[in-house]
Amino acid sequence: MERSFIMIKPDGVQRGLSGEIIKRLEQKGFTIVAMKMMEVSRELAEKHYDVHRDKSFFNNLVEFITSAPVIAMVWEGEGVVAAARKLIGATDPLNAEPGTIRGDYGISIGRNLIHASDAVETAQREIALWFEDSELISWETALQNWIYE
Ligand code: D4T
Repeated sequence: MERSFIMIKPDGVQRGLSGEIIKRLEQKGFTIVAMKMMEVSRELAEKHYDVHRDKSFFNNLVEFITSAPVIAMVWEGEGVVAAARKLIGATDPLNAEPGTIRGDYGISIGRNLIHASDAVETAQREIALWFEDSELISWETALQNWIYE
């Protein structure tokens, strides 16, 4: 079953949107495989955003992610990587469709509330970066046959 790394960023936590964000993913039918609230080290933030190392916003991004606690999660389900990106909406909240998390709750690109892996391979790399294998719980919801055909 496919997995995605999804993180509620410091602004999502501070604004009390964690429950709303988790609810949307849960109600879609996806399941939580791992979840932890944590303070992110500079080293981890830089590794996570390594692809953006040369961008002008890299330093601000790392400063922001390390500025206050985040909620790091692994979610599971068929097509969860692409579906989570749709639920979350475009990177710039002002361009994100209403009904998406960023479209409903955000304004600034540097305060876009949530991260989700952008591809299955990225998800594998990010899950390994943020979690030990022993932190991932394999389980099957009793609703399996009501969610999947
Ligand atoms: P993340 O990775 O946080 O889920 O966001 P996206 O996948 O939607 O977007 P991204 O990788 O292009 O950007 C990563 C992160 O950088 C912030 N950012 C981005 C920023 O502050 N200024 C910018 O101009 C861009 C492009 C927001 C998300």
